[in-house]
Amino acid sequence: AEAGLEGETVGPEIGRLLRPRTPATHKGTYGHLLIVAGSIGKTGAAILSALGGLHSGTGLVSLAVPHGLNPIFETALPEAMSIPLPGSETVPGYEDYDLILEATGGKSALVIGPGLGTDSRTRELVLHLYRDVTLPMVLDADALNILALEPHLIDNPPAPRILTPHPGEMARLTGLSTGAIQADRVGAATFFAGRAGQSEIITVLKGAGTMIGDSRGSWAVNTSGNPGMATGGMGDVLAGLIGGLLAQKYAPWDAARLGVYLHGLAADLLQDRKKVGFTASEVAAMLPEAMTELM
Ligand code: NPW
Ligand code: AMP
Ligand code: MG
Repeated sequence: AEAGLEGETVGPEIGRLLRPRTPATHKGTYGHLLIVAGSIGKTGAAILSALGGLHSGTGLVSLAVPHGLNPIFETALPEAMSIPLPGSETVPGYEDYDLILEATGGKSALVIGPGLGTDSRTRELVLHLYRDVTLPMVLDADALNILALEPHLIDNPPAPRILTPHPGEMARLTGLSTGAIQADRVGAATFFAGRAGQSEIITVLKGAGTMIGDSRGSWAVNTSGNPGMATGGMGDVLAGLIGGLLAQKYAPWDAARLGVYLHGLAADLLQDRKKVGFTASEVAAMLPEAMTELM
């Protein structure tokens, strides 16, 4: 990280980035998000990231999922399309690489990782997509755990990459302890600075006061959100939301800051009435009200 770069605070003024819709537009105007997520026992993570994408305002969302799990997604998500992957019944793997690469055609962003698992074939799939796909990409959860096994492959991606680790995932990515990550969150958020080459690598280090760091060592700290968010699936919604903003052609640095702020604001709006016990699905459903509040 370049020493001395100033941090910024992300507050409600980030709403200036939100682009109001104009009348003569259609779903094609707002991009098409592709999500590769979910495996048996963790289909919820894929559904939650799709909900984050759908409530971001993006035009279309497609989910690439193992064929044996496809009926779950067809039933749970009427607004999303799905691409049943033939490789394995229950887990996406490298057998599905060609089909997924083909499916990136006509898409504007890719989210990969929530609920994916870390099978050896899944590892191969994730690493190849990271190296090859020329769309902006959000990597979360198991995609990060997989990158952590081959950290040198993180450098010089062919297009922007937004990594969204929680402190435990960041510890795996860096080889540091969770305690060390928490003790220097600015250092952790700027850990990949200088390693992106022509593209951009943005780190979203989650947790109270989410830190966003970029390729040049700039960083920002988020001011929205609350401990009611400390419950399963919240991060999966965030990955889909940031992906949906990328799909709408927000610049990666803007998509990351706007996504993190809106996600926390949606939870803050819920917390006004429910101190605790609200769910990740409810946060996803509250995103339009969060956007309305900022516009
Ligand atoms: P601890 O517990 O304090 O020692 P994992 P996961 C640490 C999917 N999901 N501050 C924590 O530390 C995901 O998408 C599926 C400090 C612990 O060591 C993934 O694919 C759901 N520490 C998969 O499950 C809903 C923090 O990280 C470790 C921290 C596994 O993801 C749930 C735990 O992380 C889930 O999203 C913080 N703020 N946050 C579904 N319905 O299908 C985390 N840690 O081992 O990476 O497990 O995050 O649950
Ligand atoms: P994950 O662990 O991947 O499900 O991500 C958890 C999400 O909830 C991240 O966006 C965190 O920033 C957020 N979160 C968890 N705990 C807190 C907290 N105490 N305060 C604010 N945000 C939190
Ligand atoms: Mg997570």
